[in-house]
This record gives sequence, structure tokens and C-alpha cells, in this order.
Amino acid sequence: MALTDIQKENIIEYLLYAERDVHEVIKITDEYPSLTIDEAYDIQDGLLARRLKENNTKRVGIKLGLTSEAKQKMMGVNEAIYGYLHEDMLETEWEPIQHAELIHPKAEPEIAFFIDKDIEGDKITAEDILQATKYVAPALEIIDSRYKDFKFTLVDVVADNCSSVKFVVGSKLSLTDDIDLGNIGMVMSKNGKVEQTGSSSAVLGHPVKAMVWAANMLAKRGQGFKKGDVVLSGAMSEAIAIEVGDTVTAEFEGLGSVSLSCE
Ligand code: OOG
Ligand code: MG
Repeated sequence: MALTDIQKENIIEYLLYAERDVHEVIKITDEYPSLTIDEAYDIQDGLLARRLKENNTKRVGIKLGLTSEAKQKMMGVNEAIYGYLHEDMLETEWEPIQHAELIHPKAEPEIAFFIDKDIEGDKITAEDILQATKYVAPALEIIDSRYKDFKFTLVDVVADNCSSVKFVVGSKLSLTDDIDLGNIGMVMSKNGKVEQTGSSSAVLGHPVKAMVWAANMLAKRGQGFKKGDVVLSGAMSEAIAIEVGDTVTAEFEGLGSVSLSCE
């Protein structure tokens, strides 16, 4: 049965306060098992509109999620998803992330695309994405599902803005012409010990392919990449849990590296 507007509003409040009050909540499909993917994106839209206002922040980009087989397997789903990045999610390499502000954060390695041209419409090609990309850069996303034990279904995670909470972009910017984007090796370490290795080919076969997928998905809801957006193209490996005192570094062949620490 379709959700009423009041039910959607209740879910929005529920997820908004889970983030604000830093506490995990029972996934929403336990109460609304027939929630559809469209309704989940409606909730995401409503949640983000509220979040922008309450945190007095602004949209700075988009994140793709579950673009790799490793992540789909880890989460037990078989579809990619997208969510939005806000300015107050942007962290720097030199300021530690505050663990107390997060529920159960995990870090994952991604390639960031800097978009300098609006991309809209449902016939977007790899060529369009490459032409609109000013630079690519190494990035770490911190995800922090609001759901208990980081467990959810596809529609739960979409409603929760795809677990978005923080992200850090490394300082080395590269032109796409200079890089074989489909074949970048990656090593992610925690406190000097290798935790994950991967390749950009894990991201739907090629991160640009993931970007094309997302642009066409966004178009279905009348949205798209905008000039000035930073887009996280999806994790290249499984995410790793971060605790107080940890330093995580991801090194990408040819792209440089990016680190974050947590206190
Ligand atoms: C959902 C977000 C996934 C990615 O890069 O695959 C994601 C989650 O795993 O909690 O950001
Ligand atoms: Mg991610």
C-alpha cells in the first residue's frame, strides 16, 4: 500500500533525528515492508530538503553507492543507488573527524569527479561525462548508516540518503586524459596496515560507466549533475570501520592518495 504524506513525514523526522542525535534506529521496512524505490527517493528528497534547512548548509554534489559487486554482496543487494552531498559533510585531511558525532562510521575509497558543466537528460554518454569533468581526485567517503548494525534493504538505504555523512577529497587533481580511469589500483590501509585492495574496474566495470548510469537515473527524477558538483563515483572495495585514534589512507595508482584521522 502506498505511503501517505504523513507517513513519509514521520519517516523523514525519524531519520533526520537519528543523524542529529547520533543514535541508530530500526530500519523503516520493518514497519513499512512494501516501501517502493520511488517512495524511498521521495523520502530522500524530503529528508535532504529538511537537512539543508536545519543545518543551514547547501548541496555540493552527489554520491553513487553500491556500484561494486563487493559492496552489493556486503549489503545483500543487486542495484546501484545515489544520494546527495552537503557542504557540512566535507572534511579536510588535516582536521580529525569527531567520532562522537557519528554512530558507527566506516571509510571507503572512491574516485571524485569535479563537474564543471550541467549534465541533464536521459541520453547521457561516457563522452558527455568526460567532457563535463574538470578533474578527478582521490577521495574517502565516511558512511554512517542510521540503521541498527548497518543492516538494511535497498529502499531503506536510499531513504537514508545512502548512509552519507562525511567525505574527504585529496589535494592532487588529475585530468581525465592523463589517467586510465578504468584501471586504477587502490590500497587502503588503517594505522599503517593494509586493509583493502581494489581496482576502479570494480565500480560497474569503469567509474565513468557508473557516472553514466547515475546521470540517467537522476534524469528519471528530473535531476542531474550540476556545474560545481563533486561526485563520488562509488566505493572500490568494502568499507572499513573506523574508531577513535585511527588513521586511514587510500592510495590510488596514478591519482595520489588521501587520508583521514579520527579522534
Ligand atoms: C550504502 C552506501 C554505499 C558506496 O560507495 O558503495 C556507498 C552503504 O554501504 O551503507 O556509499
Ligand atoms: Mg560510497
